[in-house]
Formats: sequence, structure tokens, C-alpha cells
Amino acid sequence: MFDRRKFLLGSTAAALSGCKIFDSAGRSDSHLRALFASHEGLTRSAQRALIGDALAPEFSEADIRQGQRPNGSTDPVDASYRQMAQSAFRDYRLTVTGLVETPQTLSLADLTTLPSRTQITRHDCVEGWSCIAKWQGVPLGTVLTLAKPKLTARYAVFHCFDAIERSLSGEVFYYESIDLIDAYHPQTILAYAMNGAPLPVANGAPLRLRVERQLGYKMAKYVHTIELTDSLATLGFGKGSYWADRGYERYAGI
Ligand SMILES: Nc1nc2c(c(=O)[nH]1)N[C@H]1C(S)=C(S)[C@@H](COP(=O)(O)O)O[C@H]1N2
Ligand SMILES: [Mo]
Repeated sequence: MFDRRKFLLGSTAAALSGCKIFDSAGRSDSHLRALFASHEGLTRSAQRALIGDALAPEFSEADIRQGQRPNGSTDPVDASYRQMAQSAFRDYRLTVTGLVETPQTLSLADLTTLPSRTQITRHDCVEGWSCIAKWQGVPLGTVLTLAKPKLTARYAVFHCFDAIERSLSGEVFYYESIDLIDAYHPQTILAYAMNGAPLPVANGAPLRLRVERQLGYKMAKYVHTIELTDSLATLGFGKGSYWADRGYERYAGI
């Protein structure tokens, strides 16, 4: 079977800084990964039929062999973001809005007061590298439960502080989305800490999504708003994700 990831090895090796192409601690499920890699068009329902709502593999502290390689945006230039970053995100607020009964505005203190989950998982970027890191955060389901999704809500959309694209026609801020099944998955968390320290700016401070079992680009960094919607048609070009709108699959399962 053609191994797309081995193929990527040659082109990305030079760009790697600290992360192995594929961390060998994750080899146990490599047959599954190879299967999905070879089925780019596999639908969400087909993937669920295969792996169900199983948990992504979790690792031990000893498996963390390098820092999480920062990728994509690493230092948002948005003025309000920079100002917040200078005061340890004291003025940061997460907004939960859209198809909810009780919209929420939560500070970092509010979020860290809620029960947290810690998980050591492997991050797989579509570019062909992996990192194992420890993530701590509040389960997204907990935050959604506070906001009480309406029965019509189907997706959680994540709006981010970083303009990933700047051109004469304007700025495009990073966006992502997941359906509510993934949103309530126990390993789906809004992470504020990484490897035992507050989340660094390069990795999405103060709050980034972890939606394990999916590819790196789903893990929206610099999240300021979660919007519940019944459709993705009006978001970007309609595929629910900055990168999916530019050619990658929306349901980026591994
Ligand atoms: N807001 C935002 N989120 C983002 C990105 C980005 O550019 N902006 N890049 C994505 C990609 S492609 C990857 S692999 C991961 C990288 O996360 P890291 O910097 O913590 O390794 O973030 C994802 N989430
Ligand atoms: Mo990525």
C-alpha cells in the first residue's frame, strides 16, 4: 500500500525542529493510520462505523520526548490579542454563542475553576510530523452544557484571533468546526496548559481545542468564540474549516 506519510518524509525532514516524523510511541495503531491515510475520501460515518466513539490512544510522561512543535500561526498580531497576552490573558474572555439558551462569557479563571481533564496524546499534522504532549483543559462538553445548546444545534464553530491570510481583499481569521458528537467526546477539551505549564503563545494561548483522533489542523488555537450552528454553509466556503475549505477533508480523522 502506498505510504503517503513516508512519501512526505523527504519533503518535510528539513523543516522539522524537534518533532519526529512520526513518533514511534504511536506505532501500535499504525495499521489503522495507514488505512485512513489511504482513504482520503472516507466519510465521517464510515470512519465512525470503523472506530466508533473509541478513545484516542493516551501515552505516559516517558513518551513525551520533545516539545510540541509550533505550526501554522505562532504569534497573532491582532491588537486586542497582543494587549491581552501582555497581561497574562487576565482580560481574555471566551464567548459561547449562537444556538444556545444561555450564552456564556468565561474568563480564564472561570475556565480553570471548572473540573479539568489531562491527557497525553499524539498530535499528527497533515504535513507529516507528530508530537506527543500533555494537555490539560476543560472538557468542551462541560462548557457547552453551561450554555445549553438548543435542539437545532449541530456544530460547534471555533473563531480564532489569528489572521492566517492577509491580502488586498482583507483578512481571513482561522476557523474550525466539529459536530456535537465530537464536541461531547470525553477527550475533546479546551486546553489552557501544555506539558505542565500554561499554554505558550506559539501553541495557541490562552485556549486551544484538542479534538483527539483528528488531524492537527482541527485543533484550533487562539479560540475566542464558540458558535453553535445548524449548518456550515455560511462559514468560509462551506466546508467548516479554514484548511478544509482549501482542500483538506473536514472530518480529518486519523
Ligand atoms: N488558530 C489557529 N489554529 C491552528 C492553526 C493555525 O494556524 N491557527 N494551525 C493548525 C495546524 S495545521 C496544526 S498542525 C496545529 C499546530 O499546533 P501547535 O502549534 O501547537 O503544534 O494547530 C492547528 N490549529
Ligand atoms: Mo497541521
